[in-house]
Amino acid sequence: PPSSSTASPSHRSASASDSNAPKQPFVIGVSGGTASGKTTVCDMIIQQLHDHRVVLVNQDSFYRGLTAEESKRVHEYNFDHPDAFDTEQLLDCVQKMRSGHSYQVPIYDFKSHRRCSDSFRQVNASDVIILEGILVFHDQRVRNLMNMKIFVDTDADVRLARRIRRDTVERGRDINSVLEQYAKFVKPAFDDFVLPSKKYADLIIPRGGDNHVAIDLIVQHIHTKLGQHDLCKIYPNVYVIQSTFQI
Ligand code: UZR
Ligand code: MG
Repeated sequence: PPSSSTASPSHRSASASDSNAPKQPFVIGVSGGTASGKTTVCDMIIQQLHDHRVVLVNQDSFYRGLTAEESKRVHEYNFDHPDAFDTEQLLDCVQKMRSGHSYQVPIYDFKSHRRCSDSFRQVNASDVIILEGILVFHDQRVRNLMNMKIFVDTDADVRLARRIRRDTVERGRDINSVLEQYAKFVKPAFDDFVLPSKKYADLIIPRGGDNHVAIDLIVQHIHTKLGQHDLCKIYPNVYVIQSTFQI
């Protein structure tokens, strides 16, 4: 057979219908400003991909814990700056998961601004990995691991209104501190880091979770890609081998 020399035993076991076939997960990055509807978009994608194993990894999990000194002046801490995240660890996580491994994702507590030192969230190997966060397109190395990049583009006034509601209702903050933090850190960091990363997106979704047409199209595309992706990219010769060998 013409391509037998390229087939190692592990390659030969791969087939489009073989559930043991080596697969590389499909990695989707979802970015956008605070309260743009990123999580809603991710949840809707996950719901519609029910026949696949999908995991959501939030960049928030990779916030560095604040030191005692930083905690004393939490109002001066910029949670919207790229340096607030442990990007090396995020990169390690995406690299490992992309190679089909599970990962112990840290757990970050928004109240104490600390990491739980003794517990992790075990994220298992999956078909689709969704990486969500305000700055997931910031680092080129992380960006390069993504098969699809989505930017959720929601007007700033809508985002601020949602952010106020979320922080006061869900996080027990008072409105003045929310507005102060927004003006001092959230908006400038959006202009300096988040918005410039929009140019790396493959898709820009206006109106976030309200945009059902966009979400349907994205899900259709992922279905198509998952059908081809696992074999064509990793083992371009496999289909030839399959058609000439009886395994
Ligand atoms: P999303 N954030 C906090 O408010 N407290 C923390 O301990 C860690 C993060 C906020 C952060 C950012 N900033 O705007 C937001 N501030 O979480 C990102 N200020 O979350 O993408 O869900 O809006
Ligand atoms: Mg969110």
